[in-house]
Amino acid sequence: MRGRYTEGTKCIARHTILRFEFETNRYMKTLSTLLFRNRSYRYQDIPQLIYIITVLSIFHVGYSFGQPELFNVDERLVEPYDLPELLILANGQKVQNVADWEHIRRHEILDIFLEEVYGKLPLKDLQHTIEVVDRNETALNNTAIRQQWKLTFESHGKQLDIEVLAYLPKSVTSPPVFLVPNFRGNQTIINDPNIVITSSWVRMRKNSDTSGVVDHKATEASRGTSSSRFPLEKIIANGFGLYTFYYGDVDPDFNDFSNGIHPLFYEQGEDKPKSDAWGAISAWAWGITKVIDVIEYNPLSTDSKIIVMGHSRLGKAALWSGVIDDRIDMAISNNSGCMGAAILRRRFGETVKIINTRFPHWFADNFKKYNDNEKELPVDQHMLIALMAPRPVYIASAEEDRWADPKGEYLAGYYASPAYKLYGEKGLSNPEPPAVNVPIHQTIGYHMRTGKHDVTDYDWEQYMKFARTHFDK
Ligand code: GTR
Repeated sequence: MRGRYTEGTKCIARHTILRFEFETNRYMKTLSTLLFRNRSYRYQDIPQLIYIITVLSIFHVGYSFGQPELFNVDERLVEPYDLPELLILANGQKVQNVADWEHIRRHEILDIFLEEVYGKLPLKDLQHTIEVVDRNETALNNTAIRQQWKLTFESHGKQLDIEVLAYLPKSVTSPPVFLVPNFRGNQTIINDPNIVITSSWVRMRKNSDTSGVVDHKATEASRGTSSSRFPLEKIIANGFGLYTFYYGDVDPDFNDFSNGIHPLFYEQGEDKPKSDAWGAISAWAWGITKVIDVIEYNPLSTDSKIIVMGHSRLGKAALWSGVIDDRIDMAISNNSGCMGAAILRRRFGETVKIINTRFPHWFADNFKKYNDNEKELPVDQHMLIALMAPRPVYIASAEEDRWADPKGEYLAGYYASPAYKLYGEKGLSNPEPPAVNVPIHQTIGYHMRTGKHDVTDYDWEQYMKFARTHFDK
């Protein structure tokens, strides 16, 4: 205990020194740029110099204190932590078998994620209609059938439409399908003039937006701009289908609960979700489950295996959807990071406080209690992964994506493995992540590829191989 305490104190001390160094460097850089760029001074300039230095120092100290805590991306600075026990019941007894897990422990854990983290989804269902908007039998050089569907929900005098786009290989009956929500509209996944351009609000990139979005509306120029993340020809050639929808159709990604799906469920007098009710990530996961209704409704995929894959914030939603909907046969998290696959107690890269501050609408309001207070949360992300058991789950990291904590993403799979073991399934057995570009394909899959936060062909190759291994058994 004492050793651990001393280690923890050392870590905090190192962190503080690191922060001090960082702040001093930044201060010195600004100062030298201000004072010495293209300038020489004389004796009588001293008062002016003192004035500049004083103003800058006051400004800098104020600015530094106003900043959120610096995040840590140094493995040596990860403080020791205790994870909540996966297989100990709330009453202190041990989970002995699948029945204990399925009937007791799984519910205990799920309830905490629902109430304290992502927020409870509405219990009642909404009436909806599914309409075919387009069908083309000769898509992708006659290898695929392209279909577009419109899902419409109505309630409280409000309407919400989700546009769904599907490509299914012509050569396979009931192909396994990937369901992948997209970030900027269905028209971005391939340059095809027949695809409906989303009319929903679209997020703009911070700097110059080159992806064809003007004033938060997608234009013709946005067609195909995300195609590198959707290698459609390869997906079809490998005998898989693809379903996609724009996540902003379900809930536009900004802190406003008067739009998207939430208002369709408000009770009398409500204008935002209750403190234990769904934030945007639960809403996107709900959207995923509604698109599964379309997959099942479509005779071409009624009997298909369903693989949900999401990148980044949509990786968080993909994992969560796999937990709440057991029609999902496999869930894939691509670089999902904080509140996706990464162990939150490591506080490596993005932390609970940072994510709640930058994205106050993503989680239940209750989750804000855990800002800088992770140890009080009765769950961690290995438990989220475990809730998928015994269905296959894949966690993918990128070496340079330190913000998402690749090691923490691996460890969630590792610490979830005892739940898989209850079913005789193999998870991740080594406490250390594998080398870069050396995938592990057990019932839990993992890889850390070279490169940045993105979805690449390498990722897709692993996902298709992983799906084949499990579905061709
Ligand atoms: C980042 C956020 C991450 C991740 C990412 C994304 O700004 O901090 O949690 O979700 O966005 O979705 O692109």
